[in-house]
Amino acid sequence: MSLTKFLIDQPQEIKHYYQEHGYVIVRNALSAEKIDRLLGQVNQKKRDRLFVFNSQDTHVPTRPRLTEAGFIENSMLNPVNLKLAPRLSKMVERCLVDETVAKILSLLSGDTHHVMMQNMFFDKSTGTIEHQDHYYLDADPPGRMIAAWYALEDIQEDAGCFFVLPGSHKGRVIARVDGRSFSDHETYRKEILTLIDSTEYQYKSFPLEKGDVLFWHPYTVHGAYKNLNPQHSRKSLTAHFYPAQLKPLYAAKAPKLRPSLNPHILMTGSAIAPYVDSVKTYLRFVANAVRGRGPEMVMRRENYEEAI
Ligand SMILES: O=C(O)CCC(=O)C(=O)O
Ligand SMILES: [Fe+2]
Repeated sequence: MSLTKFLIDQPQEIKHYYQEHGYVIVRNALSAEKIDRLLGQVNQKKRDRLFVFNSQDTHVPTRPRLTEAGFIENSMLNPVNLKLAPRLSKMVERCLVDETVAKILSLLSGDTHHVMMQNMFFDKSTGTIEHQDHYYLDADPPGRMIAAWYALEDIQEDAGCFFVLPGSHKGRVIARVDGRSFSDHETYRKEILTLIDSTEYQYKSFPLEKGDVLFWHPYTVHGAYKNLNPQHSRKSLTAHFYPAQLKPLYAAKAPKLRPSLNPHILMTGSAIAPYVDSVKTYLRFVANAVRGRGPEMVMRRENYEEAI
């Protein structure tokens, strides 16, 4: 299956494709040098017994659990904040706020600066359930956030590809009932599946190449397939940005911002926030171990399969 990809010197085509389909792929956006240095750090940390990160797929602090092939089972939420692993967090940041990515964000939003509100790292697919990001986070006014998916290796079809439902950004949007909590998450998960069933939307899978970056709209339905081949990792980063002139949706007050390695991109949280976050993650890890607490707000499709 062929994928339509653009180069950075095709600005009008990129913008038009994004508006029409709710996503767009830019080829060779991220250099192999940046990616390889990041993956070198990941390789060191995955066998470090003291390394703890916030798991994105289960929403609890976790130590790396490796698969037989040596891939980290859980995805990381906000790896850029891992200040107790400073080299790793710096290499993550270099990739996330890359110059080409910043240029494309500006092209798509019309703003010169953006704020990165969330990021994730995947060594392996966690089989993310279908969703529109708008339920979890967006800009205010909504629909203006832009998300990016960075391929850190050539992604194989059976690795659990990221997918989108093209054109779904123009259809119905399901919102969070209570802007402050995720208490209706289970209802939401089912409503998205009902929405998909009631439309003609098609799933489009993305076996991207190393260095490709895919941008998508907060109303576009997307997710990821489960891994079907334990020998294939799915090394990738994702990040969510809003134009700096706007505010984040759902936030009670405007967040503190700090600079990043790219002057055109800011990050949410004060300069010390990621240090505090790292220490809190450790303390929560220990507390959960003592209390025997398990996963929360699980994003893995395998978790729901028996219920279907
Ligand atoms: O790559 C994935 O599995 C899902 C990522 C995602 O949904 C996101 O970053 O918003
Ligand atoms: Fe998402």
